[in-house]
Amino acid sequence: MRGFAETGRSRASDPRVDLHAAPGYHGGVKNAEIARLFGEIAQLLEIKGENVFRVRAYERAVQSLEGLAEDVARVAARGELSSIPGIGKGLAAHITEYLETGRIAELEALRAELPRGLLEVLAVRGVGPRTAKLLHEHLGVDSVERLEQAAVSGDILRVPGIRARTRANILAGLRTLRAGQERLPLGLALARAEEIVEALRATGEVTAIEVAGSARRRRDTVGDLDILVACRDPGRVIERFVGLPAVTTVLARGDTKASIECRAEGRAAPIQVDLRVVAPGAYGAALQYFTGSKDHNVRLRELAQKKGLKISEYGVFSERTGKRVASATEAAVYEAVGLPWIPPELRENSGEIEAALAGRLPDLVGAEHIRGDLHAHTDWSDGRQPLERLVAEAEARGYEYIIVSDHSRSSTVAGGLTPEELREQITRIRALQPKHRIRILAGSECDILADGRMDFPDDLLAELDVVLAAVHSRFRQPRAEMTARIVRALAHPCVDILVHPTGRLIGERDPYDVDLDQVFAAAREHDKAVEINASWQRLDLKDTHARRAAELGVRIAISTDTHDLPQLDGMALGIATARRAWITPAQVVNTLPHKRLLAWTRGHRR
Ligand code: DGT
Ligand code: CA
Ligand code: CA
Repeated sequence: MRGFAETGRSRASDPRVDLHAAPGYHGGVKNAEIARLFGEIAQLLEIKGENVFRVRAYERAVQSLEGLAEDVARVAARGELSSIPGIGKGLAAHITEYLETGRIAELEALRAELPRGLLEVLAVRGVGPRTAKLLHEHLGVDSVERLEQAAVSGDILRVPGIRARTRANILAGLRTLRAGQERLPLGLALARAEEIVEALRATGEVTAIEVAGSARRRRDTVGDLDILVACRDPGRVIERFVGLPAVTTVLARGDTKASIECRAEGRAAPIQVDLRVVAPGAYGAALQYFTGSKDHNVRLRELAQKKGLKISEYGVFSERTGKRVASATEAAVYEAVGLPWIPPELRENSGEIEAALAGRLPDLVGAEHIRGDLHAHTDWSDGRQPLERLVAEAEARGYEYIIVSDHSRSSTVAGGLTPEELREQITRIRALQPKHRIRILAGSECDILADGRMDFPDDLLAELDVVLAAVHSRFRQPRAEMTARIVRALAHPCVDILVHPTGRLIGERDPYDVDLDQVFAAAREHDKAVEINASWQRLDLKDTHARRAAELGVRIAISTDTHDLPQLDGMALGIATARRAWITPAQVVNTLPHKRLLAWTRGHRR
């Protein structure tokens, strides 16, 4: 699997800004780095109670750098930094200083002046610089721990200007932060796992190697990584493993197993990786065992017992004779207990054993069924690549169709299109079509306004091939309002797909409060689809919700929400999530041939 490493974890400097506007999607690496440092300066200045105009100047510079298409180092080389909007003399000097020395003296002075922990406090969603300043002044809050104490005990409410609502938001932010630290998003975990697998393969000792555990089952977050190797000389593999450059701590090291902690990109806390080395003849049994889940394995052991068999990480054995009856392959292990091989994504003891016994395992959707991507952005809004490049890349991947679905006007931070711009884009798309085999679908990721109306007029939406509807604002509406808002959008005759239906960002933002059963009922009634958004930050709908939707007969779209071409690879994570949801090709709209897909969307508009 390719491409997980290419999307760096990036966090918008302003928590209200949608993730896609975050650094990393635009311009060079330096642009994002400097934008982040300027953002930090702005926050520290604000905590210090500095002049608001100075603070704003840094904030404007952050936006400007994030939106800059060219590498800032190149602009500096030409001596044209001051031509960048929002970059005056002083800020230009900071940029030059950073490019030359790797530091910004003003920032280091600020960091020395304020307690370090205050920055961690700012990383808690719900705490802005103003709140941090108040908490610091009144309660001496200078760390996440102190913040938690004050929030849990209610002391925080004694601070002027902090109300119950703020406290609730801070408590939620703390929970999200902690959850994000405990488990790593699958996309990042797989990227790290791939690197380790490649390094171990390069020893030349390995006859088989695979990531096991929750990562193989493609759970949306991973507690630790489990890597399984078959080889004849474990010593060299283990030596290589504990010596990997990313290792921070060797937790354990034995003859056939080892555990390390290593850095995970985009996260302060390290991730644990467990390695197991087995003989090639026992690989299947070990892979089955270490893939889990634990609950799935418990059920398997019960089935084995009923047949007079014992199952362990070493194989399936006869209770009576002690003889090993299966171990080389997973299929052999399952066969020995009377089951067909079960796809790893289903191994959660959530009905798969019963289905396997009854011969009713679903024929899961796979990459080979997907005919196109139904959610992708271009530089007309906040995507990185021009329309033409998106289309060419999708065609090169062998897709039958690709949608162009830029943001609508209300998503200002994401560069949403005005109706005039969208009309112009549609014209461009139609003009581009004759040059391509791939079908280019004109679409929009159109905002659902707070009251459930759509962000574009009906006649314009009617011109599009496919309309995606999305919530990008007012995330904190009460449940009934949010539900009614989305249900109203689904009833709109031009809307085809509800995208990222719960708005969650894994480890960063909770889903909004919405009654999904009502949403699914509306989608079913109007024959609309709900999306499994494959971007690793989202995976939204998540597995259990997607399974519920599909069971209720709602159509599913699996799409990448690509903002940068390598993100087209994200489809694999979306498919994995769909597989965890027991979804078959027939339930997925982007397995439909182009004509049938359009017949479906046109059917809504009649
Ligand atoms: P995680 O790491 O929390 O995301 O979840 P897993 O599933 O990767 O769990 P982990 O790393 O503790 O263990 C890896 C696999 O090893 C697990 O899925 C099943 C197997 N395993 C671990 N402990 C036990 C156990 O006590 N009994 C059985 N049957 N299997 C176990
Ligand atoms: Ca694990
Ligand atoms: Ca483990």
